[in-house]
Amino acid sequence: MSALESILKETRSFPPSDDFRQKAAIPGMEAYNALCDQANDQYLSFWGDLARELLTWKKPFSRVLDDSAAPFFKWFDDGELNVSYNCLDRHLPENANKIALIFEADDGAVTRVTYAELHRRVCQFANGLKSLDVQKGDRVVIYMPMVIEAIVAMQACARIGAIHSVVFGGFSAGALRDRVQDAGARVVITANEGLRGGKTVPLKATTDEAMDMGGCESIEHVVVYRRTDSEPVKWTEGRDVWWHQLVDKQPEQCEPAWMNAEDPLFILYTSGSTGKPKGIQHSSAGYLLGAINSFRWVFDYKPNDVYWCTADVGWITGHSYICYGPLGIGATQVIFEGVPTYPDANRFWRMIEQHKVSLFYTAPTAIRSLIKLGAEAPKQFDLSSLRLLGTVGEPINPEAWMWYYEMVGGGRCPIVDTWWQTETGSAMIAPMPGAVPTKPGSCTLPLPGIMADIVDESGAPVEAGKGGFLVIKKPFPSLVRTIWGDPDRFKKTYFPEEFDGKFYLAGDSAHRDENGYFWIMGRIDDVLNVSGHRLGTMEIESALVANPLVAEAAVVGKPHEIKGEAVVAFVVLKGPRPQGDEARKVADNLKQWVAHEIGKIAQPDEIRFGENLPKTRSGKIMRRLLRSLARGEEIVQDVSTLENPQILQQLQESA
Ligand code: 6R9
Repeated sequence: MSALESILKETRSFPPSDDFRQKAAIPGMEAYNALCDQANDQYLSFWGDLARELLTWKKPFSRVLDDSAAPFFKWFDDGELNVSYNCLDRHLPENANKIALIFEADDGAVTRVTYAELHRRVCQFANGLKSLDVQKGDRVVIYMPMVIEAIVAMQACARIGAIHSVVFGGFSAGALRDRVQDAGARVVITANEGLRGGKTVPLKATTDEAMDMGGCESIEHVVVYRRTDSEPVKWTEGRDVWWHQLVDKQPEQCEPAWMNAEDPLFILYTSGSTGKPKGIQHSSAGYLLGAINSFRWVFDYKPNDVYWCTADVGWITGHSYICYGPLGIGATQVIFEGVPTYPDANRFWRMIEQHKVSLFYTAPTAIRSLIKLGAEAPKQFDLSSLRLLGTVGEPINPEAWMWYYEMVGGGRCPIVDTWWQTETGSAMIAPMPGAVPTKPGSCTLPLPGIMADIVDESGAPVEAGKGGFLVIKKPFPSLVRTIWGDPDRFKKTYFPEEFDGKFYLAGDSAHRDENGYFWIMGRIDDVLNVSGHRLGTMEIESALVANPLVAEAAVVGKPHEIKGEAVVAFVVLKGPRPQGDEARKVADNLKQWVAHEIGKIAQPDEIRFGENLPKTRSGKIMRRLLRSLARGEEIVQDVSTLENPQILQQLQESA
């Protein structure tokens, strides 16, 4: 049975245990419905009250929402606050000695950092950035491994009002250059090397490569954290600064910069339908409110929880559910430098046991790969500290869900399948774990205050069981404010005219079942979801055609057992179509080329060569056909409009 079929047939339902429900913040469906009603009836005061309750303001706001320039919404916009103050300082009077971070390094070494210590480190680094003349509103790119200092760097930017843009450490020099250039960043913060799975990642060397590519002229300084003791890195005098020298002798206090609620907190690049990644710009107050509020609701957070999210800070999950939500509420969390399979596939289970993790949040792709490596493995560990499990990034197939529920959660932990996006900033659709019964494969029901719906092309709601576009019908505080430097693209992409510019269009298709539960079906645009990472097909195509051998390329996705989706590239070379060993050799080279151009996550799984691509008479590439070919399906579509139907046969073989 295919993943889609099994989702369509899923009928199992798991209500929370009485014990879980009774202790929960939202204890039962009545409480959940009451909150939804409150949000429906009094939308603005619902959010206004939460903003007053959950955030500490320097200057209170007088207005909740300004929609006069819709879809450029402003929330709490005459209020002032500082995000790092909200994540650190305000916890100190009562919780200075509470552990904020339990850092487990790739090699297993554990470092614990209290809130007081984290505050001190953030202040010192913030002062260090100031000594480099980093000012409010300046952009700072963070290209770091998953270490404590990555969080210190983000929080330090927030403290002085600099806008950070974290670039995932697995991205290539070219991808880093593009992001630095688009953001016009003045500083890059990196490490000499990263460590993952026992291997080093040459972050500084890649940064140097990016700096030398042209386009990074805005960069004045590269701050380098020394993560490993290996050989000295190449050094550019005047530009490069060691982290430890920068913070040395800096005062341990740093007055936070008081920011307007709407001042940008960060930009995070994500893939869309075109070749150029979009700089998703988030606000300070609305974003933080979304992160904190959803964190406490979705994870039913309690002060003595030990929370662990396995994401990297290079993705939105690492922003909202490592750096901002948990710290904003004062939680204790594990952060992990390594990979789930090193030194062996028991790493997660061993860490849960060792750190007595109670809330665990990971991606379906990690779950699927661990099932494959040892379906019985969790049994060897004491996982009784767990009380809730979460997933994010892609749909989870019911089989993997059931395994997670039984093997990891011992049948007692609710699973929160959280649907959201870089653009939404915080979880949108996810079960309130003390209330909403879960169903394997469904992200269930929206959070109170989130007006999610599924509509057809005309914007009318579709009936239960029918697929349609997932939209959010009212703006909410943590929604993307704009695309950095491209407000037109923001408007066109997310508030299209088809819906009178009124609904936020998520870019996913979905359907609801008879209980109103949401089931996400996939993207409606040319975005692939490979191991929970968003990749634009156009981005990969641009990388391929940048290779001197390649004339033309088209990229599609096909289902993959572990990754969810795999990348298949159809390529036309400038020279003759290669065959046999030659084809395999060229394919390998092109795979490496893409890894070098974008990053290993974008590397095609499969490359097929043709003398041409299937095109309509007007020259449009027929991607539908390529998708069928990639999946090995019989072509049932009408091919009579094709300019060159004979090409299909050629493209059936992979290299
Ligand atoms: C948080 C994050 C967003 C896209 C989104 C959707 C897919 C995320 C999902 C899910 C089904 C879930 N997605 N969570 N699909 N169920 N629980 O992943 O952000 O990297 O921007 O990706 O991921 O397609 O549109 P981002």
